[in-house]
Amino acid sequence: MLRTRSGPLVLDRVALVGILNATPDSFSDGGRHLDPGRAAAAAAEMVAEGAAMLDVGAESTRPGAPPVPADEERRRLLPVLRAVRAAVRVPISVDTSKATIVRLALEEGADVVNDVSAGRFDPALLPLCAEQGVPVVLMHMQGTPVTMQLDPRYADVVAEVAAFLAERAGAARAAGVAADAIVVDPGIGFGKTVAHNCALLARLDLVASLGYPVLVGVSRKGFIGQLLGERPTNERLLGTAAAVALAVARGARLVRVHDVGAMRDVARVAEAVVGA
Ligand code: HH2
Repeated sequence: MLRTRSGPLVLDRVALVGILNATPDSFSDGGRHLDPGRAAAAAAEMVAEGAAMLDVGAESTRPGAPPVPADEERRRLLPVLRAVRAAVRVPISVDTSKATIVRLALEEGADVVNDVSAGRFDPALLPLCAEQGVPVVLMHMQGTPVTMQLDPRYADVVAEVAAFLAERAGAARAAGVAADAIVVDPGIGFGKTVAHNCALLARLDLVASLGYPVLVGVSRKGFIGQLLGERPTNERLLGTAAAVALAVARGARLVRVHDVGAMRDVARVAEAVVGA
């Protein structure tokens, strides 16, 4: 269970985390949720379909995406966050690597911090999570969004990602974050080839063995398109379903997805089989 300001996020069952990108350029839903009214409607729909948490972000981290200045990130994020907060009661995570944005987002009612840099890009982020008593998602990435897909290399991707996450969880605890407020994420697609992503899903149990809840984000990602012969993002639903089911089978407790209703069915069946 994760304790949040909007109440507990129970992880006895797999939690569906609905994606809301307040960005003009996200690879899948870019431009659709920049308008606060439309974002709030999409948020309410995802909760009705079974989302236990929503992840709201205003900086695209797709391969090659340039960093967004804090002013621009704030300008996009805060109106959307305000509207979404008014529309739903489930916990909301804010997808950012900047402590200044975290502080403003928490004032607007965000509950959880989702940092794709695991506290490396802004040294003030983990101490702020500790001070505010909010859970944090620590994700693995090799390089930065600009460089990560140029030539990703590992000797043993699963062992290296697990060691990185153990080190970052240690850094979070050293900054004062409670052990039960940490979630780890192998960062599917962040500085990884198709083979790296598949290895991480196949051996996700090693990441789960760190003892923290594991979040996995595979939804409509490029490796699914590549495995299916350059399939466009809007035709990756069944590929996403396969990846979600296998992630759940190997220990994922939170899955970050665009298609909440469809992936709820996938997660419910996968977890029933795992529990049998
Ligand atoms: N993936 C994306 C963004 N944030 N956060 C976590 N914890 N894990 C992920 O796998 C993850 C993430 C990328 O997907 P998306 O938000 O759909 O696109 P974009 O980065 O272009 O906004």
